[in-house]
Amino acid sequence: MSRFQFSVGPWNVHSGADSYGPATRDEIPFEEKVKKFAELGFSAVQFHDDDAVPNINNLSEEEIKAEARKVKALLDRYGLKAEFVAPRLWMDPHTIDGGYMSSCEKDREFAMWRSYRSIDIANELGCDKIVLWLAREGTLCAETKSPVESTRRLIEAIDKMLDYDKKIKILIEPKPNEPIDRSICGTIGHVMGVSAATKDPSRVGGLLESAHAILAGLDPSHEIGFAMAMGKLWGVHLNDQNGIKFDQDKTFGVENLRQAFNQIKVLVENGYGKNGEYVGLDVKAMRTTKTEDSYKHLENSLRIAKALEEKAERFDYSFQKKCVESRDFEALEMYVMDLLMGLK
Ligand code: 3MF
Ligand code: MG
Ligand code: MG
Repeated sequence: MSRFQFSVGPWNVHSGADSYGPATRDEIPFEEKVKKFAELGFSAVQFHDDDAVPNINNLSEEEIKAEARKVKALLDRYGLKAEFVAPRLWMDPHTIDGGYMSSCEKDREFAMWRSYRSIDIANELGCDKIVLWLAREGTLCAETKSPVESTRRLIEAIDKMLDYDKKIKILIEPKPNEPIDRSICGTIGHVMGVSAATKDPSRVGGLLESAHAILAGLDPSHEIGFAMAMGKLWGVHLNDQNGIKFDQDKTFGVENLRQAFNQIKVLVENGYGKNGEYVGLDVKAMRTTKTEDSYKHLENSLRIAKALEEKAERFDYSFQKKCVESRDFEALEMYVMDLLMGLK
């Protein structure tokens, strides 16, 4: 039995194609995904605003809330909670050059409108978290924006969300690049800085995605640890990434098993989940995966996370202490390798 409660977003199960190839896998209806998530043992579902309310731009505020209530009823039917709602600003033509940091005032207003609607949807779904993946909040051409003004615009936008709803928590999900070239808020350290600059830092924290840390050339377990030391790790997106190249969202642990182990270990050691936080997955199927295997990467990620949790529990802290005191790091490293290879 895992100590963790796991969550997943509907976008983790997706029709397949890359930019250069033919389509593989069919689109699966939303309710079928939700049913399967419950069967696989997930406790909660993560949402983009338009996962919950498709066609959001063309509905009134009341219509949006009514649609969200239908989704809540569906989740209840399968015994699942909602973890968070994230405004999907990056897919909209209004926010092609950023939302909160766009150079166009109308587009900034649109980004706020979608953020307020995301908060409304979260309230209807019974969750208190908004996730801001700041996908296009940066530059493709560096001279288009002032990094100072852009950072201030982000803080201002978050302040407005905090004013709009006095209970909502804002989780920034940092990523250093992709789809833009240079982000303004690329790592958990940036997130902590932005949090401190808002009008209510106690309601602004972070969600760390393994692959995003790897893309920044950082160790995800240290990013997790840094946020936990500040009491501000309120979500994770476990996945994996083979080096600094295109965004891969691989099955958790398949590329960097030792780093994956250390992510689970730091979560276990510091009581992640005790305040109701979920261990979220953000994984994609391989481009070659067939329709009948549409959930395999989720099953495999859960299996690996749970196996690593069991290894973290067995971690021999007295041996570690001995090695550290005698500065025998070679022995400690080999012990970790043996543990991961199943020899300990
Ligand atoms: C991109 C991501 C996103 C976010 C999601 C929720 C599509 O690299 O990680 O997944 O996690 O939009 O914030
Ligand atoms: Mg990602
Ligand atoms: Mg993510």
